[in-house]
Amino acid sequence: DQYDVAVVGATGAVGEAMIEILEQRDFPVRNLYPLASSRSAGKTIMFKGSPVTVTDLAEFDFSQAQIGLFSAGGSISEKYAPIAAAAGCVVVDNTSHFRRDDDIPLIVPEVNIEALAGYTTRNIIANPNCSTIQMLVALKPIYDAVGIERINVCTYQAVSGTGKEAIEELASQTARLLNGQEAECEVYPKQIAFNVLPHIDTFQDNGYTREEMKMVWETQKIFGDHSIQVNPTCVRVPVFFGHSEAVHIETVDEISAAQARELLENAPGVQVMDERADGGYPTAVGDSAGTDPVFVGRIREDISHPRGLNLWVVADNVRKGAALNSVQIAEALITTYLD
Ligand code: A2P
Ligand code: 11C
Repeated sequence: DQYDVAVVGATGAVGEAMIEILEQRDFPVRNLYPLASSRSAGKTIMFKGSPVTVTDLAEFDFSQAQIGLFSAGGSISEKYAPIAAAAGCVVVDNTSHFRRDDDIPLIVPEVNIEALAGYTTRNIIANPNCSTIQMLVALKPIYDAVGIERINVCTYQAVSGTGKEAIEELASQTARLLNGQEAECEVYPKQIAFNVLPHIDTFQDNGYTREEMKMVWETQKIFGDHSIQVNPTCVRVPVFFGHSEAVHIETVDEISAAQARELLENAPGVQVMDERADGGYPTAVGDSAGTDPVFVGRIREDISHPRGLNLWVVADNVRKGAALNSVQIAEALITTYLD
C-alpha cells in the first residue's frame, strides 16, 4: 500500500529531516504534501530526486492525506491537527500540545508501542520531547530488568531543538565574536556562543522550566508509572545538532554496570560506546549528529549510592528526538493499523 503524506512545517529544521527520513527509509509515499506558512508557499523542496511545491497550510485540504506529520509549533497543531484528524488524516504531532491528554498516545516505538492502539479516539498520536525520547530508549531495558525509582538528569541540548533561527543565532554570534564584534541576542535571552544557559522553554511556578517538567510528565506517561521520580536540569549548549545527557538513576533492585552494559548492548535503538579510555565515549559531534541510534557510554556504578547507576546518553535531537521517531510511529501505524 501507498500513502499520501502531509508534512506540516516542511521548511523547518524538523520538517526537512522528516522528508529526508521518509526518503531514506523508503516510506511508501504516494504523494508528499509539504506544508508551511504563506511565506514559503510556492517554494520547492526535493523529494526522491523531484521538486515538490510547498503549499500554504491554511489552504490545504487534509482529506487528500492519510498521514500528517506535524512540526510547526504548538499553536499550529492546536488549530490544524483536529481539522486534519476530522478529515481522516491520522496526525503524528511533534509538538507538546497534545502530549499530556489522557486520550492521546505518547509513543517511543522502542518503549511503549502497545499504547499506539489508543490513537483511534482522536486520530492524533503525540511524539515526545527529544530529551525524553533518548533518555527512555536508554533506560527501558534497565527499567524492565530491575525497576527504576528515581532519575536525576542534566541535559546538554543543541540549539537545533529551538529551530532554524536558533541555529543561525549560534552561527552568527560565533562569527561576530571571533571578529571582535558584539553578539546580538534575539532567540535566546543571553549569549549562546561560548556559553551555556540553564534555561529551556518557559519558567514554571515551581522554579523548574517547562522543558524540565516535560521530562517528568512524559517519562511517567510513557512508562505508565506515576511513581517514578524525575529530577531534571535542562541546559542549552553551543552545539548545533545532538543532545547529550548525564543520567543518574536509582534502581529498585541492584544492577551492576556490567549487567547494565549487557542489557544495553541488546536493546533496540541503542548503540553502546563505552571503552573507559580516551575518546571511548559518544559525543554529539562526530558520533550522533546525522545518525539514528541513541548512544550510551560512561556506564558506571554510582559510588555514592548502593542502587545507583550513571549513564551518558547522546542522540541526534532532530532525528531520533523528533523526525525519526515520528516516522517510526507512522511506520508502526501503517503496518499494524492502516494496511
Ligand atoms: P515557514 O518556513 O513558512 O515559516 P523551525 O522550527 O525550524 O523554526 O520551523 C518552523 C516550521 O513551522 C517552518 O516550516 C515554518 O514555515 C512552519 N510554520 C511557522 N508558522 C507557520 C504557520 N502560521 N503556518 C504554517 N506553518 C508555519
Ligand atoms: C529543545 N526539546 O531542545 C526542545 C525542543 O517539546 O517538542 C522540542 C520542544 C518540544 O529545545
